[in-house]
Amino acid sequence: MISSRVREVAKKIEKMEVRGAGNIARSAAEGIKLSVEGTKSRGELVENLERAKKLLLNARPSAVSLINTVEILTGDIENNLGEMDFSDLREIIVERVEKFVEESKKATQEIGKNGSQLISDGDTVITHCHSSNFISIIDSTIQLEKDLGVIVTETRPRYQGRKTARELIDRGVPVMFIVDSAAGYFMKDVEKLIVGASGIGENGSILSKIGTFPMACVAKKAEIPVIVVAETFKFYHGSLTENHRLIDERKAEEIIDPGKIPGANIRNPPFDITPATCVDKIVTERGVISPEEANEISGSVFLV
Ligand code: RUB
Repeated sequence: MISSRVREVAKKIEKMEVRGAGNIARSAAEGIKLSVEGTKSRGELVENLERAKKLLLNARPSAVSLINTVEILTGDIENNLGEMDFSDLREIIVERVEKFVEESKKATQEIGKNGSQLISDGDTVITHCHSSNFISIIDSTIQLEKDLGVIVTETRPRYQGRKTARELIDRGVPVMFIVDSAAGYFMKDVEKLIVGASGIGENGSILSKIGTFPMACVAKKAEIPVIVVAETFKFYHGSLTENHRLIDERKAEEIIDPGKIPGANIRNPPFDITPATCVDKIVTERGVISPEEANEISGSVFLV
């Protein structure tokens, strides 16, 4: 029997109580751990794992970080670990989860350090949505005693920009808060666009919060560097293109009560794809790369 705590983890991801690709990955890892803890036979372990994987993957089908985490933690169980003693196998999975969680947090810190090197004293940057990796860059920039200001978009329909604004203000960073559609208007006032990502394709395209694509296009036109920040476990084994199946649609009610505009076809994709041509740099825990170099990272194994 799969623990109700695994269901709880999946529910939290599904209801977006856990948000942001990195947090989603760490929660999914904890779900994997919960599913094997307390198992008493190899059969029970494998069955629980299969159920947990299904529950977790269905909780947020568009989360590349979740897909990759499940693969990293359990992908080789049938092949490489097939012969292993049951209790050793259980121990290995638990150890992997703990290492993954620890290393993924370290990755965010490294991204902060790497990204802060790209910020000059006095810069104003614009960001979209909420990204722990972006906040980590801000923390490292503050430690380096460089001044910066941030323009934050509210990020419709779920308003993750409010969280970003609050966290920046808590750190004493000057914040200008704008509606998403004002991003183009204010692009002339910034030195850099920096955003988090849900996934990076091996073609260097970026799966990120809806609205990132138009912001990156405007930045490109204004010759503002477009910088994307992501851990290597978000690199997708394949190309990401605009019709990718990973972009599922969310409920219309997130945008408006459909009764207010009867007859309208309300669409609510949560992510869009920014092509590699609109991206200048990708900051990872291993260093700063160009989008063309993404294929060298895709397919590599994180940690284990
Ligand atoms: C959050 C979002 C974030 C990325 C990166 O969307 O798109 O920018 O996931 O976040 P949602 P992080 O709120 O829909 O999950 O850098 O924290 O992994």
